[in-house]
Amino acid sequence: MSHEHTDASQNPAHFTGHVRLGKPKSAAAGLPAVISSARHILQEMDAIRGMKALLKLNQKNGFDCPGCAWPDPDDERSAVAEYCENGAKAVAEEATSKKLDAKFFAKNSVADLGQLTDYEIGKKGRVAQPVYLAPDATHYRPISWEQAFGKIAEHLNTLASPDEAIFYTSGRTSNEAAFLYQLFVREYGTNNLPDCSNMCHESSGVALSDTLGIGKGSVTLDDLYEAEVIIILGQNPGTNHPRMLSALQKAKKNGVKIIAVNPLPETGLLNFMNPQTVKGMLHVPTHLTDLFLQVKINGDMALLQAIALLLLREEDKQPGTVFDHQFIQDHTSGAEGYIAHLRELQLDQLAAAAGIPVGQIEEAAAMLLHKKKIVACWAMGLTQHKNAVDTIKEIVNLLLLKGSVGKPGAGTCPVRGHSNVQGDRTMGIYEKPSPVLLNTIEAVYGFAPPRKHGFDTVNAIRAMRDGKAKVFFAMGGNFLSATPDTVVTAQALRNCALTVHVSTKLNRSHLVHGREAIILPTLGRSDQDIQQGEKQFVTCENSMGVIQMSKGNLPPVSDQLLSEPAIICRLAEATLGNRSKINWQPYLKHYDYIREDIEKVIPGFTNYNTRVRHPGGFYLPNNARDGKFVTSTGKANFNVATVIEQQLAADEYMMMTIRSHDQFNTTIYGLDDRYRGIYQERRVILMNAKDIKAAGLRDNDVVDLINTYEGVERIVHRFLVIAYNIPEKCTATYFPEANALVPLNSVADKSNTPTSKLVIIKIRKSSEL
Ligand SMILES: Nc1nc2c(c(=O)[nH]1)N[C@H]1C(S)=C(S)[C@@H](COP(=O)(O)OP(=O)(O)OC[C@H]3O[C@@H](n4cnc5c(=O)[nH]c(N)nc54)[C@H](O)[C@@H]3O)O[C@H]1N2
Ligand SMILES: Nc1nc2c(c(=O)[nH]1)N[C@H]1C(S)=C(S)[C@@H](COP(=O)(O)OP(=O)(O)OC[C@H]3O[C@@H](n4cnc5c(=O)[nH]c(N)nc54)[C@H](O)[C@@H]3O)O[C@H]1N2
Ligand SMILES: [Mo]
Repeated sequence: MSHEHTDASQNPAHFTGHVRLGKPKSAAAGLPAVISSARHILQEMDAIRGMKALLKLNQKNGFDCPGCAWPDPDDERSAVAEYCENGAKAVAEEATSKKLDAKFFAKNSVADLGQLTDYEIGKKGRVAQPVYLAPDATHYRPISWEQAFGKIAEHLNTLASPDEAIFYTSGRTSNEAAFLYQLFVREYGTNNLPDCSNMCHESSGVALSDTLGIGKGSVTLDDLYEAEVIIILGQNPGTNHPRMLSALQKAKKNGVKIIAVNPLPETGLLNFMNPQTVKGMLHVPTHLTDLFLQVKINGDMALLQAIALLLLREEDKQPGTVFDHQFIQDHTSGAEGYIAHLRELQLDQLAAAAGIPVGQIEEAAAMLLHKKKIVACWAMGLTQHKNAVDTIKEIVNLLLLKGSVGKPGAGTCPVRGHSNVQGDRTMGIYEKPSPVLLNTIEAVYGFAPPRKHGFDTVNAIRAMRDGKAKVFFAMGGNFLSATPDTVVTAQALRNCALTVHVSTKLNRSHLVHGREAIILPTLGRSDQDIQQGEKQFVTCENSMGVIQMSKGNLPPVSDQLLSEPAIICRLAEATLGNRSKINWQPYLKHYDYIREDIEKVIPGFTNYNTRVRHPGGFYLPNNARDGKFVTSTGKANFNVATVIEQQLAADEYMMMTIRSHDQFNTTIYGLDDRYRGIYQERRVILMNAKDIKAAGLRDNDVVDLINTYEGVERIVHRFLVIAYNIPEKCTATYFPEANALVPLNSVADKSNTPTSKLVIIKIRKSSEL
């Protein structure tokens, strides 16, 4: 075993060089998933604590899974287990009974901790009390909450301008905490509120707002059950949204046809054994995908245009049978321009750009030809590309031609990542707030919020790098490892005077820090939250716009943890003092007071406290779902975009960075990627066998990966070459190991999302073995 190491900013990876390969699995879940969940839970806590947690997971009186944002069924929830293998892993990770106390931090220096892998860091346990790293100190040491807030306030109050502070949010933060956070930050005086959404579904938000007038998806679970065709693009639900497979299975029973578009034949997309049914446990798989289109990386726009072109040809042959003219006429704008554009396209060119044989595109078009109820689902495979916004608008074009938005069984389904990432945005966590939100805040609270737009994630990194921002405050997340260009981000964080993290677990962002650093330990989803002797609950919004309560039931691992809302209130009081027009005290006493104020400021929350107490919660209004399109034209907008093919030199490849089955973003649960048949090693690069040969490489060769965007050399060392079923010239590595290769300046047009799914790389045999 060797230990690559230069700098704490990158996972040193205990590179074994001996990956174990199995056959990729033919079906997802089943008994192996149940065994895997149990193993993860028991490694972290005793069985009683584990059962206590799992029995409340996603129940109507329980807590919202800290994993993904896939919705819970509105009715019939399985009484014992409305969760999945990866939800259980997320709970195991958070509800662990291991903790990091004063002794731990006294024993382990920051430099020592930096030598651990992300996997090892995660296994250490929950941060158990606030800790502080003094200038030039080698170890974090305990600090009281009072002192911690005092230090942060002092920094914030001595900056030349509030715009020199950055307030990041990760998507687990509850509605209540998110609302208070943006309120505090705006009263303090800045809109510097970047969030993980900037790296995630920002492209979907931009594309859907422009075209349909709402930055969220339009469908509900019932729409999936009623759909005739579901298209799933750039998403790996078997790993990242496993409960979506149950929904697809139900849709399948109702006769839906599924088209999957992905460079990889992802296991969960193909077949599914529902572990919550007898059949599933007996390993009787449901066949999910009817047509698998193995697209080239970023070939989606070409594919979607090719499908639209074929539909147009059929419509021309038998006018009125394919397109929904009534819908197009009544509810859309720009159809003529779009159709004129389609007529100029060449099918074979589009097919080549997509990397899909014309025959298969014809099959896809035939499946859609006479169907009127189509749902399109997508995730990071579409959003993290230079032309992501236009590709997503191309999905909308297709749905609009078919009249497939704003009616049952049809619509858009951008499948969200973090469990409350959508809610955080609803609450105003946004660097570009709408004037309406700011006006309402001003009217309700009587202070003038800043109007200037703030930094998003990429611009926040630039500002810190260039010395324009000096305090970095994170409400959750792991900024260093989640962001692009790791070396640049590390330098940016190190440039800061102070970095602060509100965190449940230790991560690499605590180890690559400003001149001073503070970790504020907080309650997680599964923890009991008691204020003034009364148990509190928080609320979250899932991927389909349902607001539900979440109430943790486990005793916290330490009595020194504060809830996120409490941390914000006390920080606001410490920082703003008498300057504040807000009385933060009631919020600290009972979260109903926070919800009362949310109701005053954010549309759609009428009778919040009453309605959220109904089992299952309530749906937020959604204009696209209702067939109303509040856009610049007052109608749903078609969009015309041109496919641009990636040019590659002979020794260049496209690389996408993806998640393994054993991780939640930067949290590494284990070293296996079971469905893909890759075990015990994360530093791997999946390549087409022909490319391996043509490059003079062999399976299991150890290589370095290099990107030279804008003439800067970015390099990651020692990845194992693995032959895999992936289109030629396409390669895949895991996030976050390959993040150092993602150029900070390579971003999606209009959404500024890093292009994590298309990085141009060269591959070179490793010299330093
Ligand atoms: N267990 C678990 N659950 C999670 C997460 C996790 O890390 N672990 N993360 C959460 C978060 S924050 C998010 S955003 C979601 C992420 O959920 P996904 O978007 O499913 O996650 P990725 O692994 O990034 O997968 C992207 C998929 O897109 C495919 N792909 C890549 N490039 C392209 C392309 O150009 N075209 C097409 N058509 N496909 C492409 C990849 O092969 C892969 O199957 O999951 C959430 N849920
Ligand atoms: N190359 C590449 N980069 C990517 C992506 C990719 O596909 N490829 N995906 C992007 C996407 S989609 C996303 S969403 C981002 C994710 O970016 P982030 O949201 O910043 O990262 P996470 O890994 O989800 O954050 C994990 C940390 O959150 C903290 N935490 C967990 N639960 C809680 C809680 O309840 N409260 C608080 N305060 N803290 C908590 C823990 O300390 C944990 O270490 O990464 C992005 N980066
Ligand atoms: Mo995400």
